Amino acid sequence: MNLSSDDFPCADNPRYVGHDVVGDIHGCTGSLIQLLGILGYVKKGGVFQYHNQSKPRQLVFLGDILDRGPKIREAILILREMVEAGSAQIIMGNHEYSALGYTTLIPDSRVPDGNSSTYVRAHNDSHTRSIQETLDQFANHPKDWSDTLRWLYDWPLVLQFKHFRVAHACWDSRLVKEFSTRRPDLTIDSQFLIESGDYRNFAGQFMNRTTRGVSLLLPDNQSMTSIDGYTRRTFRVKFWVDDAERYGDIEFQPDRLNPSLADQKVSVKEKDYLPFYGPEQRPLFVGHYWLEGTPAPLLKNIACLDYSAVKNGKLVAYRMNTETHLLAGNFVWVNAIN
Ligand SMILES: [Mn+2]
Repeated sequence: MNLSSDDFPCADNPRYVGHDVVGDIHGCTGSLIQLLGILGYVKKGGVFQYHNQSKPRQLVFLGDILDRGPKIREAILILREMVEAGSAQIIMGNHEYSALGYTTLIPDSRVPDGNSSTYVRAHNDSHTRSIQETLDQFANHPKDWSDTLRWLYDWPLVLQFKHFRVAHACWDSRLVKEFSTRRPDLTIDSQFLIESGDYRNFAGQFMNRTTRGVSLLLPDNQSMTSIDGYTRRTFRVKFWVDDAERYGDIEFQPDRLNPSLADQKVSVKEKDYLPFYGPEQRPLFVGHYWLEGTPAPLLKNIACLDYSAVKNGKLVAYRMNTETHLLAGNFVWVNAIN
């Protein structure tokens, strides 16, 4: 990658005249193939490439290819061929980050009885449930699985292009800047992965915030049970609100806060903790948030492209050219056919 004017690695390859950014696939390979067709990508030499090779466009995938859906391995194989041929780039989502953590032992974590080694991501019921579909679908393809796990280390966590940026869930400028200094190719290695198991250090904060977004603790030890059955003691918030007054101004998740929580004031300490992506920054695309309804920008410079394909929603793309103000007419989608 080249350095752009602000010393940040630039992801543009001048060969491509524009980009098509695609949201969370989660094994919905049928929908992926349909969407690629609508966007004008056709198979050449076995690899999807833009049909007009005199004005080629490049795909950018926002991560969360793994888990949940019916054809996870097939999606990985298709994307890998595209990335290797240069017709696509891809960043890591929380499900890829989780897969690496789930399969990586913490060194020297073996206790004296010799049989309770610890993984970076603990093998508890909820973590196992989340990755089970992927493990099942790769069970008869162990080489594909080990190749995939190795390949995930090549996926950057964020990318900055001349006209836009991508991150799976959040772009926190301070953390991204430090990450690019420590890891100039914007990928992680196993050492960084292991460090990230501790949320108190930089690696943990960066990985968690970038791939899972920003959350606040519910007050007074309260918890919420989400639609998909997980109990949470935190709620997910917007990272583009400056000086938020109340929880209701920043909540950003399918399960709404109850009215008394929504009315609760954001504390000074919480305000300090929240990042802010300002309106003057270049357009940012994220996935991750299980949106529903008709795809549209969240703000003039932020769009989420995750419209819950794997829950029979939509698989969504945005046709990005050089605009600084995102356009509702540039969203393209298919109704998911799992
Ligand atoms: Mn996600």
